[in-house]
Amino acid sequence: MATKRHKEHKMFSSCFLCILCLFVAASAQMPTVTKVDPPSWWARHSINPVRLLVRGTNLNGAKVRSLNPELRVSEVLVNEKGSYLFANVEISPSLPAGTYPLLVESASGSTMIPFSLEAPLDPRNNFQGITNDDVIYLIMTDRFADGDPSNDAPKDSPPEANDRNNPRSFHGGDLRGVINHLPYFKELGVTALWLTPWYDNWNGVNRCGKPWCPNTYYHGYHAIDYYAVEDRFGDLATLRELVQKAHAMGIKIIQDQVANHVGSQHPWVKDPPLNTWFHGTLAQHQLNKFRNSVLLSPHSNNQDVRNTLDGWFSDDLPDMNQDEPEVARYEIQNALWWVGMTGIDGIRQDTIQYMPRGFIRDLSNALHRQYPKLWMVGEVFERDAAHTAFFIGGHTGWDGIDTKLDSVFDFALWNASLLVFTNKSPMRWLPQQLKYDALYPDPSKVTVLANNHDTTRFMSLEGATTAGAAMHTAFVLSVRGIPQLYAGEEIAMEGKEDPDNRRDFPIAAFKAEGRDAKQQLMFDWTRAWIRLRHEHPALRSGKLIDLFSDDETYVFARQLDTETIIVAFNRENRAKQISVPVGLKDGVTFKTLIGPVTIARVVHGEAKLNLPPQMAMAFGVQ
Ligand SMILES: [Ca+2]
Ligand SMILES: [Ca+2]
Ligand SMILES: [Ca+2]
Repeated sequence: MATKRHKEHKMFSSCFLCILCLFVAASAQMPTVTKVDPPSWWARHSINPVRLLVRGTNLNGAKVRSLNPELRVSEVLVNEKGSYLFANVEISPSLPAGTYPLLVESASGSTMIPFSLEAPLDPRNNFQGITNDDVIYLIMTDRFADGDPSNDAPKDSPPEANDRNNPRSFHGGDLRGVINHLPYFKELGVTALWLTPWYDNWNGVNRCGKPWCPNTYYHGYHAIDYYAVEDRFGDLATLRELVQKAHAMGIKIIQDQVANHVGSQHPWVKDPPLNTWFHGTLAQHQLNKFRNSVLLSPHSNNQDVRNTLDGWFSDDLPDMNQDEPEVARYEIQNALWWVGMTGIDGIRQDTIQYMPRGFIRDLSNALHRQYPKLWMVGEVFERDAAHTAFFIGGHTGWDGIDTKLDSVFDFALWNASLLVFTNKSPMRWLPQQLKYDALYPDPSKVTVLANNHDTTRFMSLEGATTAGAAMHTAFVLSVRGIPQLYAGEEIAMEGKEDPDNRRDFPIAAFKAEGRDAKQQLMFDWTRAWIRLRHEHPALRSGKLIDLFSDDETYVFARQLDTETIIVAFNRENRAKQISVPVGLKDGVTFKTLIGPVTIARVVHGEAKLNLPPQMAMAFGVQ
């Protein structure tokens, strides 16, 4: 009996195990869903259907349908591994905001794709675009202000990732820190904040034997999720709060977007949605040789062009393939999703020239179609105006493409200004550079940077003086274009190459009582030129007219309707009187707006201006 019972028990056990095996085998084949991009969309959007990218397992042969008849699913595509599924979702215009999960079914089971419709933000207070009336201020979020210490050390981050003494570690700055200092920006007078990327980046630490290790992705340019906010910076709710509060104070927000590449820790790198998702793989890819001129020249060979467009920016920045329509569609929707979700006013597009010009055009068109005033500036980091002008929209290049890009950074003029105000080039170099405005369909649309987080700070350049920094700032704020300052330059911060140029903003300097004399001097000076710009439409959008230049002096006018503002730079170590042709009636007087008070009168069509040593001045017609 004992033996029989034992046998029965054995039989029962093996049967049970069999059933269990079958169950496990079946459940192993069950489809699962772990992520959906985008997680939400809008009814009556210019993109309809929206195309979802769903990550999961066992998606082979899956069918997708909506439980609500007002969402229609079509064009389902599953990758070979069954780990990604693409699907179009057409949204009925009458469908209200809410959650609308989709059903995924395969022969072995079913699961849900979470999806929802958002209520659109009010276009009257959002998506405002950037114009010549704005002054942009660049903030590297991690290095600006820590408003929430509770997010400084996420659980999955090793201690050396969070080290304020390591210039390549996270320092704790976050979105709350930016919100807390909105009054500071108001006091300074800037009207738009450009924040370095807020996509979620890897929390870990890169270790290597090289001097730049350990390092982290505190700067945000190595996204691991295009649809998530960096957990150290805050969350989507905090981001929306920032945009809302900034807008309420008359300050716009610009997102730094990076469509060219993602971080090497992105889940796509081990398991790409399609074989054509990236240019190559982590193991096998071209490195960008940065022969950027091949992008401008109509005579380049295809191999060089493909290297510059498809080559990885570095071995840990997998290059997205925008020639694959699924990638282009994904990235265009992603750009629109952030705008729609947060209400931002502009986009700074990183390393834009390394993406096909046809894609830049399609992205610009899609943004403008949904948000007519939305503005995008492209980073084309070239000191050659012919090159940057090729990428701005408003004209058709030799390739038949108008990128429709609203703005590019004027690296050529930035470079000239640094050389001039550190006494390396004669002052006449400025009008010499500005003559290439002939290449731009509308030169007033360029963005004139004072510096950025990739460049040496002015005060750390060889030959830099406070007077030179002040003239450089005045030039950026008075020349044509949209000015862009970099946080810390207004208090004469120092910093050489990356990451030294990304030092923490000194907390004390947020308040006047905490600033030393040099910091206060530069702050007051910067604020005065910003204020002058706000007070005089001619300085914001007037025609620029060269009046005088020599080795040490440059004088130009900004003229709009009946208003004329004269801006004069004298970098020489002595006072100077110069006569400039102003094209105004004799007897008209000029009054000092910034600088020592003098009055200049027009005689025989010319005005005699008294210029103090090493200073920028502004005069207005009385
Ligand atoms: Ca923090
Ligand atoms: Ca993170
Ligand atoms: Ca590329």
